[in-house]
Amino acid sequence: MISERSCCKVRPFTVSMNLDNINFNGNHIVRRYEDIKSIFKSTDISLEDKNPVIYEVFESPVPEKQGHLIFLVTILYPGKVNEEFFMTKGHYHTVENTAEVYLGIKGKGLILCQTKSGDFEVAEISENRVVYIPPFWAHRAVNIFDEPLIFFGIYPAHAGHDYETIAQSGFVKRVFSKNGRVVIE
Ligand code: PAN
Ligand code: ZN
Repeated sequence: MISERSCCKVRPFTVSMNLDNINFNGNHIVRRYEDIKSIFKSTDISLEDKNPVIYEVFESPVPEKQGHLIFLVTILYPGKVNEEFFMTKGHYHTVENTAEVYLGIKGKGLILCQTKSGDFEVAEISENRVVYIPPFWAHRAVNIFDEPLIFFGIYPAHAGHDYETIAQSGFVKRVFSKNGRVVIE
C-alpha cells in the first residue's frame, strides 16, 4: 500500500499547455532518425545527414510510483522514411495491466494497438479525439498528415515502458504512403 506520507511530497501544481513553448519541467525526450531508424522497414540515406527529429515527448515531473499519474505531450513530426510514415517506437507497459488515454490536440494520425496474443486494432487520432488504450495493449503513434501530430497522454506512473518486445517482434502492421494514399499493410 502506498501511504499518504510517501506520496504527498508532490504538491498540487499546474503547467501551461502553450504549444509554442511546452515545458512541463519533467523529462524531455527527443528521438532523432539515427536513434530509431531500426524501427522502420527500410533505411533512407536522404535522412542520414540531416538526422531530423522524428518526435519529442514532454513529461510531467511526477514520481514513477503507483498512485500517481504521468501526463505528457508528444509531438510527432510529419515525414516519411522512404514510403513509411514517421512513427514512435511503440511499447507495451512493463506493468501490463495499466491503461492509457491519448487526447488529440493537432494533426492527424493513427494509433496502432496490439496484444501479445495477436489481436490488432487501429485507432484514429485527431484534434479533440480521445483514444483509450486498454491494459495489455501495445501502442504506437503514426503521423499520416503533413503537419505535426500533437497529442496529450496520461497513464499510471508505475507502468514503465517495455520497448524490447516491440524491438524484437515489431508491430504486425506498418503504415505507408503509396500514390498519395494511406496504406496499412
Ligand atoms: C507516450 C509515449 C510517447 C512516445 O508517452 O511514450 O508518445 O512513444 P514511445 O514511448 O513509444 O517512444 C506513452 O504511451 N507513454 O506510456
Ligand atoms: Zn504508453
